[in-house]
Amino acid sequence: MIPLHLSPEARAAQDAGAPLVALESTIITHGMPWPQNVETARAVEAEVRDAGAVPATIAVLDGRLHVGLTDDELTALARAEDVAKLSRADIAAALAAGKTGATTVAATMIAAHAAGIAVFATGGIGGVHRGAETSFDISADLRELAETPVTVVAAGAKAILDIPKTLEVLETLGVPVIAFGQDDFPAFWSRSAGLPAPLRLDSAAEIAGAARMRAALGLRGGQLVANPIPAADEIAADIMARAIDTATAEAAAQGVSGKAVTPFLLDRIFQLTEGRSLTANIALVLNNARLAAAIAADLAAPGAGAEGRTR
Ligand code: PSU
Ligand code: MN
Repeated sequence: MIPLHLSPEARAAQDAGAPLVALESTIITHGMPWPQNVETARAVEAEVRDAGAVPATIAVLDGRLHVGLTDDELTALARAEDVAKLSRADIAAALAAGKTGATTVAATMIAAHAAGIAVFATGGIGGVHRGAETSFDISADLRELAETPVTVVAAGAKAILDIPKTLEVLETLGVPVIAFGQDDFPAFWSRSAGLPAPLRLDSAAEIAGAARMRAALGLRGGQLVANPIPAADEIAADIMARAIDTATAEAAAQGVSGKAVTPFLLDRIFQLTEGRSLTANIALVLNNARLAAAIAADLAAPGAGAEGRTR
């Protein structure tokens, strides 16, 4: 038995067949500083509700897999220090031992699927790190997208990653990478990574339709929807490049490895850009929450909404 614990709101949505959107918790504990982390988590949940779906933030609390958190649970998690970061490799051990931890994209996909949730919104996914040819640092998020049938809405991949290699690995794994409303693959803080995305779709209904068709074909795995940051919130790639280069060099010099790499880089980039990176990060997560809600609505009631077009 999976020690699943649905929040009352998530349980009611599930019983009514209402659309649900999963949200991850590593972005809260390891991706943003306090108190912006909890403020953003609340704002993202509100955005999902405004767009007509029900949010379910996912985390492991005292050995239970929580799908939907109360505000007290969310606040405690956001405040806590040294929270474990749980991915595919460690979520089962943490649950079995009664521990607490935040879920990455990979672990959140596993939990969402276990709870029957097909759509998940976040900021950025993990991927192939720069220098992976020597470090072998490739996020378990990529394999998860190939295994678990959840549509993940992100703003592309951060330039802390090697974006061309990340796209190559996703292609090898047979993961659909869908740019929303444009041809280019977006690069988190900027709307274009300067290279085309493998697929382009222009409405939430089409993205939901593609997910349904994958299921009909019996194809395992999910979809990655790459939703560009709103133009008003974009930071030009060359402005970010210096902070990323500095942070990456520091990580190498300090021998940061394994699951510490991504949080280390995110924190240093926040400091080096004096918080500018965070403002953009918050805007793009909200934008992704809206699109994910529209996709979930279409999956719950195909063709019902004109909300499919979010802009
Ligand atoms: N990228 C971001 N923000 C994040 C993360 C990645 O721009 O918060 C988090 C996500 O939870 C993601 C995880 O699943 O880091 C990837 O970690 P790793 O590279 O160790 O797999
Ligand atoms: Mn890694």
